[in-house]
Amino acid sequence: MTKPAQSESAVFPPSPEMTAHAHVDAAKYDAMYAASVADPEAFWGEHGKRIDWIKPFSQVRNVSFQPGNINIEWYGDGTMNVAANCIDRHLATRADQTAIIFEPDDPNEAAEHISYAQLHRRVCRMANILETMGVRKGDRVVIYLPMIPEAAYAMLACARIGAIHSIVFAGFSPDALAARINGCDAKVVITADHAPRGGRTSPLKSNTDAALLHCKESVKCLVVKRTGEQTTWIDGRDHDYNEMVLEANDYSRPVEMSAEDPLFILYTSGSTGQPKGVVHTSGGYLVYAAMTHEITFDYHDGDVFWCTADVGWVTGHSYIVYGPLANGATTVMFEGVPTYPDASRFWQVCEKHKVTQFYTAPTAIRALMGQGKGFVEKCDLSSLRLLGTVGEPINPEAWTWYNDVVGKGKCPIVDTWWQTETGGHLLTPLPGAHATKPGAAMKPFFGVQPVVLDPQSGEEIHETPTEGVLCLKDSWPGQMRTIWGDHDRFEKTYFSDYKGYYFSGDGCRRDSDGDYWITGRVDDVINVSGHRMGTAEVESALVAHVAVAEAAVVGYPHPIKGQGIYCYVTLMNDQEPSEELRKALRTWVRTEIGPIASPDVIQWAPGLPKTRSGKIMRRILRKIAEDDYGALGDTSTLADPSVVDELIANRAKT
Ligand code: 6R9
Repeated sequence: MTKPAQSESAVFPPSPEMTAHAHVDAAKYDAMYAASVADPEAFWGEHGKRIDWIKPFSQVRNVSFQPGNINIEWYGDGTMNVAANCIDRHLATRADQTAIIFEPDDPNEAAEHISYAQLHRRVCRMANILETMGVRKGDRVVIYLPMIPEAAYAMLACARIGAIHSIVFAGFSPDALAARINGCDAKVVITADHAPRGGRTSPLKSNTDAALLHCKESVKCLVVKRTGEQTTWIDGRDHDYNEMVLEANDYSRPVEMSAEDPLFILYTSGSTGQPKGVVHTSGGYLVYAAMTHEITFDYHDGDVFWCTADVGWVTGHSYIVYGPLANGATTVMFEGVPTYPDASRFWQVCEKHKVTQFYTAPTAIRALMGQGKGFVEKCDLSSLRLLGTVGEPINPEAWTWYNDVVGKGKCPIVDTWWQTETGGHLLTPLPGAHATKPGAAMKPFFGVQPVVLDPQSGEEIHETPTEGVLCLKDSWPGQMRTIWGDHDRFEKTYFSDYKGYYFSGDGCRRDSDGDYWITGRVDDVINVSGHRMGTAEVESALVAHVAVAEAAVVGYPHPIKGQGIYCYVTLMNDQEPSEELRKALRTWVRTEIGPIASPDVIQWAPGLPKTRSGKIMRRILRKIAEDDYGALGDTSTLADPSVVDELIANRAKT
């Protein structure tokens, strides 16, 4: 039974086939969820056994959300190795099974099937290369690679020897890369000559060269050959992976790690200018990534799972590499983009590799929807059993297109809400247990206790339906542990606005059935094509330009990207606004941060609306960018209310 998706009352119950096949049906969900919150120790003690431990844990959790004493530990006295869990333990039963299917950017280049046995050898070799370069347990390694198998080898090689990786998305600029290398004091950066994407290539090695000019001289560089195009070379600093791999030993012993030893750092945007180094540790993260991968996506042996994210984002960490491989799954790694060579690429890859679960972002769905359904219909998508989305709220129109055109009304859509900080899914429907609603993230995963707080009083709202800020009442094993080098900032960012809770930064609504709908960020973070961006980061890039005196950046609704970047720029007195300068500022931001931060709109603002104490009133700027002047609210506290009229009169077209 399907009801029209346009109304919020549209409800799509799970199909009987899905319910019969799934790991978890409605009755099992209810029982397991109740158990998970009634006795988290017992529940997670049991599920902690889904990975192999060298020394089994005796303590399940040690958690405090109390201000002044924020502490999160899971399986703290257990020891294990993440790479051994993702590879070695599968060798007895799955040595010849494909672990990774690599689909290159160019569809004419052959796809590669990497078995678990091959993965083992390649990861061991990479681990030995890193050791030769001086990397030891606890050292940091920055990975700046395209979506090629070597990115997964590098992650797992670090995990094998106990090094902490920090992946920097290959779309980031040299400056952003340098900040991340310095931020964690990395010993080695792993890059490639060039990164092919969408038929073009970007010069990763020369970006790395530029970044390393701002880093300690001791930082070494390991270069993977991808396109074979020439790059500059500094002897002693640069190391040739393709040469070293020929000599490298095929075996490396996995290092015994404590469950709470860091596995990776991943920088993400917050509401202040400086991105935060989110720290995830080993045991709890892996348990949680593996369990959510298996249950949310209803993964079974023989399935082919494809998450289209980049490994530079947390989604790629948890659902291309760690979750699937911990489960002995077959995971697809795609180097390209959805629209190259044309808008049927995703669907051709699904057909070619007989993908069973497909997981992507709403922005990609909206872009492909705009190209028409012909691109989908020419492909055989009969292998698909489940669809997923992540990264931003999905509008009902895109949801309906995904459901009808891609899923043919037969594939449940799991709309998974989570964050870099959460390690894995927190809210999502489970395909065999729950109905879905277009645009709703629906239900908490096991052990997850969402609460809706009144943003003013900070009190929990128990009534339903309701709306407020989304917090979590208790920990789950995949939760981030700290911000690299700044535990105070960790406490301040996530645990101080609402005492005793983890504050997600998102707003949400709970409907009359008790289901959750994410309404978007309540802080100064915007979501552009599913990428998180702090408006403050774009502002500080803009004001770093000589022509700019002041800048304020807000998001506005964008039909494909979800949100676009709207910049109000006040120029220095001696500067004249011009199209040329607008272009120069755009290029400037792209170089300072990366193409994903490219401003969509730059409006010249001779003045910005400020309170008498000098605070920019972003609420007003957001309304102008949204073209919604009716709701400007009270402007009487502004130092100079006339700037608002001027900004409205000169509002840029969006
Ligand atoms: C996994 C990931 C996190 C922010 C999050 C929220 C938004 C993610 C969503 C969603 C609505 C969903 N978000 N999933 N909003 N529905 N299913 O995206 O991590 O890059 O850290 O972004 O993305 O605003 O707070 P990250």
